[in-house]
Amino acid sequence: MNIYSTTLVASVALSFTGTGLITTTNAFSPSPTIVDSSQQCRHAQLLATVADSTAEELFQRRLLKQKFEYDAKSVDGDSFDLSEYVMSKQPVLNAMLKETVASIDSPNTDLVSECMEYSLMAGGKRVRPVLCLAAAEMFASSKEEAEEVALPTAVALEMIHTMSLMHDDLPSMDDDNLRRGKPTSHVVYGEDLAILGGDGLLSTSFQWIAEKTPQDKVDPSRILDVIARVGKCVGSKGLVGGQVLDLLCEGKRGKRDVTLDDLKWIHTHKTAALLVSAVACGAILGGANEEEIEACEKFALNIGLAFQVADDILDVTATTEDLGKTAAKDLVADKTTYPKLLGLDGARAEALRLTEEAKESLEPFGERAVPLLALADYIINRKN
Ligand code: GRG
Repeated sequence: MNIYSTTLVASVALSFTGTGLITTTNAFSPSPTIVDSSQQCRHAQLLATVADSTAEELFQRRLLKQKFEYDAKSVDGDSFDLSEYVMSKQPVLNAMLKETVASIDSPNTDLVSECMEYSLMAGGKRVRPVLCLAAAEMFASSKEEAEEVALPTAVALEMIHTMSLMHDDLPSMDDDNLRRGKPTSHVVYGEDLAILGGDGLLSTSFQWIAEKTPQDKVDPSRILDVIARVGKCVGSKGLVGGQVLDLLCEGKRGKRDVTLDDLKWIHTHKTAALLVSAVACGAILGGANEEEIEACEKFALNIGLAFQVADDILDVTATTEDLGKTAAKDLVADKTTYPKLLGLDGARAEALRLTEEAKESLEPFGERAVPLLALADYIINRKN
């Protein structure tokens, strides 16, 4: 990070801490360099970069652990420790995420690289990549193998998710200045960089799946299937389509009534599509057959919708500090949400119904499905 942008980021962040919106101190220190050793195995190589973690990253990891420990308490009474499970995935995920945005042609690519890293490492919960890895584990021969085959896709999904947040926060879209507890990308880097940084993340995500999925472990036809599915879930039959209908339903091109069917269509595409991709692609990479992939898709569509119902509920029940983004935004904008159409209790009941239906789809997988089942419970019990 150069001196100009360090000062810029620090001053923007300071102006936010001044308003009490940000409770974290931030050490916007330089990115660690990626260990370059052809001798080390890939996993050890990735983990070695963790030793280089900045104070900010260590802080984020502690925060995430607390978040999962707290929220996972309300999940079943069984012995599976979701917090430990999620935390065990963080080092390798974060190391590869950083690798995806390393500046490749310094100094020319430094700024865009920094902009991408800023949002990527700002403290997301990593729900999509963890779902992807957990789905791969259900079918692969071991946890290690699941990680090896699914990590590039898991990382790609987080990159796509992050870029969708960067674009969603732009003034022409949802117009928000706070995300993951920090000033949004366009506030720090300007709209031009927020758009281009998002574009960079999106395109690199496909490159990553194609280049980094080990072809000696996964049949190339499966890798192609994954790329096609991820492409579909991003386009007009996915995030883009969902976002456009969302904007239309907000009345940006004329007032219109929004029905429960509209809301379901928006969230099936805007939110659930990426979760469906995460679980289905993890299953494909782990070696699942058609029937198993379909069961995974059914599970993920329901938890994807439940995720959005929970998000709508949190908009009215949680604080800005807990959410890391502006609370009550939908309420103030009088946006059509699940609580608005169903009432708060009705929305809670719907989230529970969707989660129960999701869990039924995984019954054939028995014990192997435990991490995904715990994630399903977490999704509707989370506080952020
Ligand atoms: C993908 C090409 C392309 C464009 C993006 C802007 C847009 C089109 C779509 C908007 C998608 C969007 C912002 C959906 C909301 C999904 C959602 C509920 C996000 C919150 O996810 P969390 O809680 O966030 O997992 P963290 O920060 O924890 O990762």
